[in-house]
Amino acid sequence: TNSPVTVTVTGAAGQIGYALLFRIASGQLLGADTPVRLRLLEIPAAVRAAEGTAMELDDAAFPLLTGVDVVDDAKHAFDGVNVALLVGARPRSKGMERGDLLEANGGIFAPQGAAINAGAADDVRVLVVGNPANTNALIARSHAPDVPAERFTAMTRLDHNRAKAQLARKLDVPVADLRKLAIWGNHSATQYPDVSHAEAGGRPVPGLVDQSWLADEFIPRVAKRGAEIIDVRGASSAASAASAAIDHIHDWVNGTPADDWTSAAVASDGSYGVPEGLVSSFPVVARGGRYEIVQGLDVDAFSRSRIDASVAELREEQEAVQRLGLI
Ligand code: NAX
Repeated sequence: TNSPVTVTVTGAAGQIGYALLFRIASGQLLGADTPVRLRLLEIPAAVRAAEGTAMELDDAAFPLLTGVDVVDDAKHAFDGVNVALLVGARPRSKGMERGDLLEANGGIFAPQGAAINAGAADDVRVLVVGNPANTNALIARSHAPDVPAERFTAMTRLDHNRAKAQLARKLDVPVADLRKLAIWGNHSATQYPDVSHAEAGGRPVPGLVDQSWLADEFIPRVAKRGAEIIDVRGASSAASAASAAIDHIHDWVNGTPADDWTSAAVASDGSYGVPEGLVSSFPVVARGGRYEIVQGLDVDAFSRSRIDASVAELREEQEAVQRLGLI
């Protein structure tokens, strides 16, 4: 058995938190040999609800769970943290402009980044789930100058998994037969779910689907799946988002399969013309505990224009938070 790992979940009383915490505590995040200490960060008004969740975590008697703390200050929450799951964010309310949304989230992610900088363990890994996830990760990272930039990531794994599910259904194959899908750009409606390198049971996917299905059905369906879930379920995606967060951290720590890759929003190194430093989604592999951008892929004209459009949106968000003094 390994020594306990400290995992901090923000927004712990929210609906994703509720689905996520039990999977972490059961060992699905880091494996059956790794005990976990949980820190639940909430705003004061939701601390009591988080304490209720902590009581339920006790009641599940998870053998790997060595402790649960509920806190309302970031400094406390991130002291010694190894894995930080930043789920809590300020949702867009009626009449709120994008600038207001970015500013409100800057007020959350700047101090959390600073607290991670001050107190996190040397091996800290940060996943931002709370929206706008890519730019929130950029804000947090810019307040953590002592933490390597590669440790700040944002979640597009849910989009990746959604794309896989849609493609599996279309081709009538098991999801396990699919390899090398990719999500590029922002976790927003501009994202580009890309099957141009994908394989189904070893066969190239582009030969199996037509371009009009890709452009008119697949891409918009994946990009707008969040809204579709809200419409049908009456609430936003929660367990699927938690599941994707588990996948993202699990693969980051344990590696991706040799013949496949996944998708994550990571600090760009300038690959594929994405400006260096932007937190943008790429096809990535995980090796030796690091996410690395898959290099050398051909990008056709269709893919190029889709990637550029989503990256342009990320640049606008970056410029907006720069103007607000948040980065
Ligand atoms: P909920 O509203 O159920 O929960 C959010 C929780 O965060 C609340 O309990 C709130 O009190 C808490 N919170 C707010 N500010 C906080 C702060 N400063 N510190 C600590 N906690 C704070 O939302 P939920 O459905 O759980 O979604 C959480 C976030 O995930 C949202 O921003 C949502 O947009 C985002 N999503 C991101 C996805 C992705 O793929 N990247 C997909 C799912 C989800 O939509």
